[in-house]
Amino acid sequence: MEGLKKDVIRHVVSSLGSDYASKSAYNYYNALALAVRDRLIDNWIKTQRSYYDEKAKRVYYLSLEYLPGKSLMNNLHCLGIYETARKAMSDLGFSLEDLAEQEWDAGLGNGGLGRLASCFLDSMATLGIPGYGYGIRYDYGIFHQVIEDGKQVEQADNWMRVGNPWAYERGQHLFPVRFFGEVKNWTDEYGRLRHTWTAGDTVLAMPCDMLVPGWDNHHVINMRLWSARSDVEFDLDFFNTGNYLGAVEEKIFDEKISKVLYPSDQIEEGRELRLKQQYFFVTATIQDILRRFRKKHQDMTELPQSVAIQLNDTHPAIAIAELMRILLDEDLLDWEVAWDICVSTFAYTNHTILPEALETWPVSLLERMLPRHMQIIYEINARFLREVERVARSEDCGQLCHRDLDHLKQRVSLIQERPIKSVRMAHLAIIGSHSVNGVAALHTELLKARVFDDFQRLYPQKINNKTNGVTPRRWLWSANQPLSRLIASHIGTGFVRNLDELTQLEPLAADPAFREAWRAAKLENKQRLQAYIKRKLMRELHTEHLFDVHIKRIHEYKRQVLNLLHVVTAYNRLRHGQAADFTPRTVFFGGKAAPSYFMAKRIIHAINAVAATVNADSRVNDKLQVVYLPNYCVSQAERVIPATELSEQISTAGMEASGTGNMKFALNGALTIGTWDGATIEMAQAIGPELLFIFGMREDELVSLRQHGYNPMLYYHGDEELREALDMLRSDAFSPGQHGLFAPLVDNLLHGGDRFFVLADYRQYLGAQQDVGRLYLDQEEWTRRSILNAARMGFFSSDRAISQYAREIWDVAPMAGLQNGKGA
Ligand code: GLS
Repeated sequence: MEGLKKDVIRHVVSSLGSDYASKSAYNYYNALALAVRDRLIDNWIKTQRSYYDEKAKRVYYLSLEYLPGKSLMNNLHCLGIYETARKAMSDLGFSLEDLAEQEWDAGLGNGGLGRLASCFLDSMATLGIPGYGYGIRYDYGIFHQVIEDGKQVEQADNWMRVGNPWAYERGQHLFPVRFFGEVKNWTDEYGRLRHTWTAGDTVLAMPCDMLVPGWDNHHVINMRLWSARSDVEFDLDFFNTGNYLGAVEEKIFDEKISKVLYPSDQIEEGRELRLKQQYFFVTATIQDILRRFRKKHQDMTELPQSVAIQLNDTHPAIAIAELMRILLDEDLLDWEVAWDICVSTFAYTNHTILPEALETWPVSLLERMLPRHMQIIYEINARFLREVERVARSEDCGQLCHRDLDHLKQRVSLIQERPIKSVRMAHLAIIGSHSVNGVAALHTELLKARVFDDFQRLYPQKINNKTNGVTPRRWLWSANQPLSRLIASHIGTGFVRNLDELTQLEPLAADPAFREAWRAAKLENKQRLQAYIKRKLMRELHTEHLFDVHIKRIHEYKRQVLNLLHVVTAYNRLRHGQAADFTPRTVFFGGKAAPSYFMAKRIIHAINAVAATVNADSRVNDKLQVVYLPNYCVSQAERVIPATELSEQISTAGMEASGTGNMKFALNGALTIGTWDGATIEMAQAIGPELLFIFGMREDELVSLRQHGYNPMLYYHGDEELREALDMLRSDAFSPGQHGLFAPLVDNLLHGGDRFFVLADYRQYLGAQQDVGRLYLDQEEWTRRSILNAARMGFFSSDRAISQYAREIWDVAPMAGLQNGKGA
């Protein structure tokens, strides 16, 4: 401890240039972070060296998004120095919790997809898998959300303003990134046509490394994020011509590339700058991968034995064309050889079946920005369509029927003709990869049967499932110390590394003393949340209420509106004196809406309007409260999830690819009210469906309802409570003086076809909520179920998910000596 204290003081003085006697929390946080980073860097160097010495096969995880959140506490726990740090900082006059608050969340992602990437890096580090995360170091992460007059207002997330003590910026290792320009043809000595791309513009990519430690194993992996730097200062001519200001303007223009994260989750933006971001990050990453590979290899055909590249959604899919370009134009390989290398190296994860999320890029844009890549894509397509034709005409074409060949070719082509001629990035990713995986069993089945059914017939082995998982280090051990300590006192700490060990809790569910201790841990977390809400929102929570939580991005398919209709109905019953047996509850909502997503923003407004009415009504507010948590982010989730008793997972069946919040809640002992969707299905199967509150129509039932003609008006007319709730929303009951404010929401349900079947599931949802309320009154039974829920969550560790990727997709093994605990 004395050593850590000394290091902290030394950093306050020599790294931060401050007086250690002026006790600034900001300085002491930064100094502590630097002292922790010092303890990581040796292991990071040793880890990297061991990969090199052992010629380990490396895994590269390419993702446009990461959501690491805060690093301090997690890193202290991983290093096993949390207690030491707590005491050291207390000796220096600080509470560690307060210091940790100084850190800004690294919010370089929108939601589940980015957070999954961060959980996966944590698991690679813990399992000893030679992995690297690659992404973009956005200057501005996901916007900071404030709620003003009930509405979302976006503020810039200038997270870099105060520096980032965790990152190493490596300004000496810059990689060129080229755009535009033209392609020249030439003929090689064997008479083959060759191509050279001479680019118009060049930007530089600078690596910023963030260290990701494993759990208690000395293994530290790298998350390398690229930041755009202009090449203008290297272009002395430019300055010498006297156009100084022009040069500076160009510099600013270039550096725009990594300025800001696109703040939309599952809505494709189609903007030129976004494509630039994708290519910028992909080419820098591929150059870096090949640089490392070429240190030990000359023969490019060995690449798939040494390198596995996982594409996190289609966002980095242009990597396939980029690797082809390098192999063809720089290494001068033949097409077939290059293509085999590509397909064997890449694998693609699909994260959604929502059509509005499937990326396409206009051919005209690609032709201009990346002319050589567009040529390559055309060639991939031509060869692929010939192959389709061959398979379709072959004897064993199964269900493929060559009479339908033209239609089949149109459906699977990389190019879509309408509404404008564009490249389908998902098709490029499928064709250019040896593995395509979905992220939960149902999602993968839907990929095979609906979205990519033609590809499933063409490549029956390619599509596979890897159900998502979450890291128990952050989402149980670090976020929920009261519960973790209780668990550890009964079954030891092995569960942090091997989550299956939680099953040892099962017999304890029958022990009244253990149940009481379990409830005490939950209460402690609820009180902590209560104190936080008081500080931040100046609201007093009732900790004896059931804490019912719906936090995630705001999206119509996630059906926050269904929850809101339940709240309004509960409000009406209480007002009308029809709810004598109502179990008091506080309903929490939280989540960001894409700034351009009108309906999602209106939903936030409606939630806040209902909250204001309900909370101000003294007839009901001792029994029902509604809280909107502004600026939902990773660190807020870490506070809220441990305090949650009821987890809302109520998406339209078939639409939530997996969900990962659902896993975090159950792991922390919340019971789930949910639909038969995403990974919630597998959770119900692992836990026992009777221990969750499952309701609503299933995916196949919705398909048939849609086919037979779904008429939401029937539900409206047939259900008095539903009608009352909708009429109130449409009138100005919650928006005095602003008649019709929420009419678009209601009209969308009644006259817009209710695409997400809110009305169809309303009555069943109400029934399930009633079951919840009733069970909560029996605290012994509630707690028993809560314990069993957590005990059966072992499968949903990201360690299990990553082990499956490693074995079944990447063909990589953990580094020797790291599989079972500590490394050398
Ligand atoms: C998402 C899905 O919507 C989630 O269901 C899934 O859990 C997550 C990680 O696989 O990916 N897809 C997406 O574009 N954003 C997501 O959160």
